[in-house]
Amino acid sequence: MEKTFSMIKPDGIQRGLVGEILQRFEKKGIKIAAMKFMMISRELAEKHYTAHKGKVFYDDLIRFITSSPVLAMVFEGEDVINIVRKLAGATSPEAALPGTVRGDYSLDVEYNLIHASDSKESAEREISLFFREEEIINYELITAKWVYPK
Ligand code: IDP
Repeated sequence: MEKTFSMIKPDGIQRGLVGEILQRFEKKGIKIAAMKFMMISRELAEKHYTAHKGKVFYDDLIRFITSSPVLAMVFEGEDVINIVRKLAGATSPEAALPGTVRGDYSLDVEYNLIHASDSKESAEREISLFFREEEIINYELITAKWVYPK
């Protein structure tokens, strides 16, 4: 089983889309391993988006992500890094397909509602930026045998 980091961004919280977004992951059968409703400090934002430092949209992105609360999450499941990326949808609004969170609810390349780690390395790095080890809950999900029959 793999873990990934995801986050409902400030626009998702402000637009009242938390339930709508979470329901997609729950219904898919993905396990929630951790969740934290929080404000992101400038320091944490800079660490999280370090790969984008120097890009034209960087300052705006830091301002956006620290402007209002977010819901930080760890999901667990088979191939969950790829699957959560797919359910989130492409970064730009014209590429984000219907059926994805971004394709269904976002019209902007920056205000795109959700973050999802893009690789195993990013997932590990991002999970440890947002959560202490004891905040990630190890438990058995009763539906697991119906979601993963083999
Ligand atoms: P991702 O979130 O789909 O993985 P990244 O390229 O890692 O996309 O970019 C991180 C975040 O930075 C995006 O989700 C979006 O909020 C913002 N962003 C990316 N590209 C642009 C842009 O061209 N203009 C403004 N914001 C952008």
